[in-house]
Amino acid sequence: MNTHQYIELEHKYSAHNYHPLPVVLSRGEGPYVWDVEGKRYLDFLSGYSAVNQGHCHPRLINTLVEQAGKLTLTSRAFHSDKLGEYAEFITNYFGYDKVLPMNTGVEAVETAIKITRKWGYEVKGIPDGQAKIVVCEHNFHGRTSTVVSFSTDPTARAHFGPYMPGFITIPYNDVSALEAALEDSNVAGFLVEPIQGEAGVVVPDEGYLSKCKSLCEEKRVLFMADEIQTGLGRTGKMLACDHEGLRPDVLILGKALSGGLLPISAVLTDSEVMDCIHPGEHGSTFGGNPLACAVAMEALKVIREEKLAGNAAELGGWFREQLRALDHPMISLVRGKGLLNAIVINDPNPDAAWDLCLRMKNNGLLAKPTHGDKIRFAPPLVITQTQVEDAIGIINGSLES
Ligand code: IF1
Repeated sequence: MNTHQYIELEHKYSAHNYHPLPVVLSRGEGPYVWDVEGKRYLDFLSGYSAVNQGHCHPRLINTLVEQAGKLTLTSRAFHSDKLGEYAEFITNYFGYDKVLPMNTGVEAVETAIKITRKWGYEVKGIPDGQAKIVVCEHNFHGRTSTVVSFSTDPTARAHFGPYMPGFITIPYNDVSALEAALEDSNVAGFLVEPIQGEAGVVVPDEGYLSKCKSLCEEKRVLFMADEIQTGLGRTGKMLACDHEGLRPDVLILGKALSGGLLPISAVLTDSEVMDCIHPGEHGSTFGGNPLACAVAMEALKVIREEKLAGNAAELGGWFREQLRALDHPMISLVRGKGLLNAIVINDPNPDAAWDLCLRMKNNGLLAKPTHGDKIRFAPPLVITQTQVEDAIGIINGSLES
């Protein structure tokens, strides 16, 4: 079959819940993917930041295959030889007392919401059923009914009601708005993305996160960092919160925790919070499965040993510099941190960003618009300077065309 036939088949039998670029991929290696016609592309989306380690990293594939031949799932009804080892490894890696292992990113966000509420009732003393969690406008934390309840994006939220109560929405990057919201003594947590990915890579002012953390400490509110997309080296530090030396009370990870091999997510907190959860009060069939534990340990080792955060910091800065140097009239803004970047397209044609992505695809680079006029550029963190130079050439050539 050719590209068109694959797309037809998918369209016929699969829900139309996405509008993908017209390319059908069949192979990935490092920063590259190949389509079914054998054409090679630089992947500048990285599975939405899930393949920071590069596609099909050999160390991760080997770990997956080896563990898959031994034991993949026990459920938590029994212990496995991997969960304790993994829990010790990841809690030491990030400096927390405990981890609650889940699968998808949104499951980790839901888990963080549940344990923050429970902490609110049982430790902070909020009246039962009254806990509130503060969130930001233009947030993206996943697609479950509870999480879209506090989305401000009509596309993600409309006609999925009735909505979950207990969330207060404030403007992003506005410390005084948080200060006002925290006057409510029933607030248990503040859930925030250190950089707003889906909103088009919106980087808050220097110091914003630290000031929010201080306000949360003053009011005994848990600072919950959703680092599912910004974590694991993507922004040039292991965690985006590290840019401000900030330690979240609740750390939420996903995506690249598995290097893109399978869904693995996690919530890390200290014992005061995590010990609010008792046997039978939360769980998941695949959460903490031995296959995921083995892969996640190796994925974290690869990030550290291959110095992917440092590479992202160095090449990300250079990438933004080169994009700005193009000084192209169609690019009204270049923003980002590390290798999480985006350009804002300045063109009267509402399809300009999409058209540019089609041209970049034809020239060998895959990226996709987010919210109309922004294009996110987020390659695997294993990318080299030469490959970034190639990417700049493709972007410039596509703009010129
Ligand atoms: C889609 C992008 C969106 C996330 C943050 C939680 C989750 C995500 C900060 C949920 C997931 C993915 C989901 C995908 C598009 C993509 C995305 F910014 F990464 F591009 F939508 F914002 N927190 N982000 O970014 O994790 O349950 O998906 O594992 O749903 O369209 P998940």
